[in-house]
Amino acid sequence: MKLYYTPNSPYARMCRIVADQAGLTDAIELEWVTLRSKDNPVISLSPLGRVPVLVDGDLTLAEARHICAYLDEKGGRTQTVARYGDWQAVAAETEALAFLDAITVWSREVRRAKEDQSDFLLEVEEEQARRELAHLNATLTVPAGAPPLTFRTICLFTALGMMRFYKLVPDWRETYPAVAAWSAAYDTLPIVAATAPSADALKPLTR
Ligand SMILES: N[C@@H](CCC(=O)N[C@@H](CS)C(=O)NCC(=O)O)C(=O)O
Repeated sequence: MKLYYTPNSPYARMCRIVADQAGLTDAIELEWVTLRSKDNPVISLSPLGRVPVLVDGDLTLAEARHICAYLDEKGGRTQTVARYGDWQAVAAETEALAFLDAITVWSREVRRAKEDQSDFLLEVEEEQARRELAHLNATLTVPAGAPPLTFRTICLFTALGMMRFYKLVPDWRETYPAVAAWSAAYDTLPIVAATAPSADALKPLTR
């Protein structure tokens, strides 16, 4: 199997974490691509050229949630993605994914040249993110034992990782202490540390 990715893509990060949990790390070749470049090999597989994309034989699969579900099935030892039928879990997962989407849009905007940034968009994304952070702060509790790695929790700490990396909410630890405590429980996991966004992998945002 081959997973096309960029090191700082949160969606690809989720797939890499689930692959690790599923025991498939050695079965997956990772190919780091350059987004928005004509040479991006993903374009020939999927016209939008987005990552992550997983190729396994004649299957080309996009969308992190589908890839993670596929890896769960392929590895046969995890169930990170909620099953259709378990609608409460699907609903919780969807909210976490929407939070990640909001953080991703926001982080992409702050990477643009200052004069190109939209104040409107920055404001909307911050409002959305802070509403979710307040909700999480009121509901998350630090796991008693090993923190569970489900698609929802992976989404949440990945979104928080992006938020921290791009310094989107500088006061997040003080304003949302329960979120900070919850997130700290995940930071120590080796696969979480190994896949964290890095300044070395940051490329300029090109059109
Ligand atoms: N809904 C998609 C989102 C994937 C996505 O937005 N990927 C970004 C990287 S984080 C991308 O490839 N963007 C293309 C671009 O920036 O040109 C998923 O869940 O996989």
